[in-house]
Amino acid sequence: MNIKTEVTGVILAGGQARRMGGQDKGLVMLDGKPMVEIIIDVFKPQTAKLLINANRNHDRYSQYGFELVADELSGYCGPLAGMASALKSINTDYMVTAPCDSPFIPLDLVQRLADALENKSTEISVAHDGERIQPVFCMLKKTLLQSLTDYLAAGERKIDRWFKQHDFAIADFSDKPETFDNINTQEDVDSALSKLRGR
Ligand SMILES: Nc1nc2c(ncn2[C@@H]2O[C@H](COP(=O)(O)OP(=O)(O)O)[C@@H](O)[C@H]2O)c(=O)[nH]1
Ligand SMILES: [Mg+2]
Repeated sequence: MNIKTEVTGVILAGGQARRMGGQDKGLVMLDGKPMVEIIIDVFKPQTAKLLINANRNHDRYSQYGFELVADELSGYCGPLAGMASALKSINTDYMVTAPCDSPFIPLDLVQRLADALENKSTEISVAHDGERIQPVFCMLKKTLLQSLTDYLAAGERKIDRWFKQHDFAIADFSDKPETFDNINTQEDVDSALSKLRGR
C-alpha cells in the first residue's frame, strides 16, 4: 500500500484528561506548542491526510485546517468511539491512529503498521512494545466500520476485545519503546520536556 495516498492519520484527542484536571490534553503546551501540533508534525509526512478527533474546543482544533470529528456516541465512551467516528469519515481505504498525548511517535509508525497488515493480509494491525499491544496505535481498514459500529451498539467499549474478534497483525516496536510514553499528569509534561530537550 502507498501510505502517502491510502492512509488517513487520525489524532485521538477526544478524552477527558481526568488526571490532568479535565484540561483538553491536545491543547496542553509541551516545548512551546500544543501537543496536538507535535503529533501533526510527525504524522503529516507519513500519511495522505489528517483527521483530528476531538470533543471540545473545535474552534481551536479547526485552525489547523484538517477535518475534525467528534464522537458520535456521547458521554466519553473511550477511544474506540473516536475510532468509529473517524472510520466513518475517512475517504481513504485505511487509517492509522495515535493519541494526542504521545510526543515520541517515530517517523516510521505508519509504514511499520502498513507492512504488518500487508504481510498478514488482515484488516487490523496494532503496535507492540515488546511486552504488550498498544491498541491506540493501530491501522484499521475502512471495511471494519460495520463491525465496529455493531460492537459499540452492543454496549462494548474495550478495544482489545474488539481486535480479538478479527485476525490482527502485530507491528513490532520493541526497539522503540519510548514511542508509547504518554502524558497523563503534569509530572509527565515535565519529564517529557527534559527528554525532548535531551534528544
Ligand atoms: N474520542 C475519544 N477519545 C478518548 C476518549 N477517552 C480517551 N480518549 C483518547 O484515548 C487516548 C488515551 O487516553 P488516556 O486518557 O491518555 O488513557 P491512557 O493513557 O491509556 O491511560 C487519548 O488520545 C485520549 O484522547 C473518549 O471518550 N473519546
Ligand atoms: Mg495517555
